[in-house]
Amino acid sequence: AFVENLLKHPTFLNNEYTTRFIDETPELFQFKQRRDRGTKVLTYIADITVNGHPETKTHPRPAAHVRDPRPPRLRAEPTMGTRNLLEQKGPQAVADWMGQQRQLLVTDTTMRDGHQSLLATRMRSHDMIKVAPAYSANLPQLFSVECWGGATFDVAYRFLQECPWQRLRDLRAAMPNVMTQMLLRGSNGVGYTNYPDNVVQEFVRVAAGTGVDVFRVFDSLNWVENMRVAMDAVIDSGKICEGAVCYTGDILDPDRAKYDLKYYVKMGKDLRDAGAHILGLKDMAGLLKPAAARQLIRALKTEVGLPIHFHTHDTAGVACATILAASEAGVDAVDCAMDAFSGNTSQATFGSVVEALRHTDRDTGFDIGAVRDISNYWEEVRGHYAAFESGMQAPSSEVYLHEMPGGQFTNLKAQAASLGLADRWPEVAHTYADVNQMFGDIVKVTPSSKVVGDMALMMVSQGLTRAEVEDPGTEVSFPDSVIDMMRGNLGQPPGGFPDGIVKKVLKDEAPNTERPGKHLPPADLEALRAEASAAMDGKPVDDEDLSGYLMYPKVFLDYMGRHRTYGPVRVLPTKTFFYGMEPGEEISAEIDPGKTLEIRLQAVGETNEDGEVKVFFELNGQPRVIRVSNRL
Ligand code: BTN
Ligand code: 3PY
Ligand code: ZN
Repeated sequence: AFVENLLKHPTFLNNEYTTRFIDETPELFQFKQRRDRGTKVLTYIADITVNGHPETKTHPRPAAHVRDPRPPRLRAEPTMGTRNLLEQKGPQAVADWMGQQRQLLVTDTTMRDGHQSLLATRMRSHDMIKVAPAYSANLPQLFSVECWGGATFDVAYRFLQECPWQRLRDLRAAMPNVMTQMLLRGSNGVGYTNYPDNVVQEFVRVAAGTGVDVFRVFDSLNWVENMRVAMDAVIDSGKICEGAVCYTGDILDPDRAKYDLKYYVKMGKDLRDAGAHILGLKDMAGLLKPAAARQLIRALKTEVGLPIHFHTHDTAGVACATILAASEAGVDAVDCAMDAFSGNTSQATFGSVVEALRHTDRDTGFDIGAVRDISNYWEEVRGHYAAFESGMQAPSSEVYLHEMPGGQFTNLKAQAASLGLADRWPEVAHTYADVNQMFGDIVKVTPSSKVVGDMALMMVSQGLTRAEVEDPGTEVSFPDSVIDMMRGNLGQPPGGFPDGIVKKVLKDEAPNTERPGKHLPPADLEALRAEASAAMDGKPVDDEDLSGYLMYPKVFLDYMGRHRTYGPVRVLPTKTFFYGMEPGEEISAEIDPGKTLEIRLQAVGETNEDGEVKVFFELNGQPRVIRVSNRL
């Protein structure tokens, strides 16, 4: 293995090596370490057992009765689903088929927006992959499973120490008959900033290849110009392009005339003309009211002519009512989360929508027993993530005031609390609404929602009112994200940003009002691949890793560095990942298909004078001692 490593090493291949090369190149000796993933995983368990996990140790623990989630039995052999149609006949055939269905089609969002909205996106692949065969066998009539994109990409690398691409590949393999769906932030990819066009194109190409079937593409200011690159890339990949209109305001309210019925119909037509196969209606905050849904869906159906896929949030507690109204008005597909991951800032309740439509002309046809089985599994899973619960106890009509997207609401509340503003939340909510008006009444969804949130927190913590911020005579130091948005780096909202606020933020600097990607030079992908590789001692960088690096260079490299130390910790049960093990406890972890690590924690020693602890394991029956430093 050493000689093999040596012969493959780029320095060796380039004939640049000296005799010191071997001494100076420790990765040549990694063959041993590399093979020993067991030791790495034990090191992780030992570290967490001794020191606790940085994200959970000061948070509520799972209840004592929470047990290992057990996936439901498979009720039948998987039958043909939407994915088979896509594979056989292509994206337009799926769109045509959608339009011909009488039953309301349903997407399950549990594995993406459900946990993004309720558990700060912390659900691990392990808990998803175990239940995926049950989706395939027991719910083959799903329109799609939303399981990728949005915040999940970043969080997987950054906090869960796992590769998002591997998650996608595994889910794709376990559900071969059902379409996977992702949320793509247009030119912002799965990040918070505009990327060069070729980065977005490359990301879409790789995601389509690894396993995304439906791309819901949106822009955080509803600027269709800024969606074209991503939409074209999806269309070129042969997958389904769901171009999404983000819903804000209230079409029933004459005082919010900026976003009226005409506005949405026009944007729907623009997306159709840009090549969307399906029109997404993305109500990220849950603002669409039932009566408004009736009007809006009817208008979009008749005037745009594309099948419509409706996404909403249950923050105010009326998502199910709005879905039923949309269903009556002829919407083709809707998003729901499995019961145990539904409600509040998440989606409407899957089983409730299924039952509400039972014996009507839009009966979804799902076996409610199969839905319950899967939801029961998710309930057990959720119990393990007690540390990430937001504490939101009830629906909140306050969302009609601030219009925060589902994923942001609880997050901003926690952020406000960490700044000592917990008891001033109503003020934060009001200020958020004021900032929205000050910015010209914009769509608020990642990343524009973050900008509004940053500004609101800054104003409340510094005691600034909207009038003071707008007053040319008051000196205000704006958050970087606000400066960036006013420069035009997220693109333009309808009608542009108000001149007054742009001048106040940018002073004499002129904003760019053209598409940000137009001015970003293309990324030199091969140079960046080499750069990433060099940062990892010459480790080869495949297209998936490169796309991870392009989105999040530092997050990706930090992840890879931890991977080198701790190995494939994604295979550990969630309880072990977040809490380590108890003496006497045994777990098994499938490290490769058919290759299982049987791990028993025997004992944890005392901390010696160097601050080290010996942790005693049995690994597949062999004793192993791991030393870790006690950092407590
Ligand atoms: C994280 O980075 O917060 C999550 C991944 C786990 C990193 C491991 S946990 C054990 C060790 N201690 C730390 O603080 N980070 C690593
Ligand atoms: C995201 O961009 O992550 C969203 O969920 C927007 O609603
Ligand atoms: Zn959402």
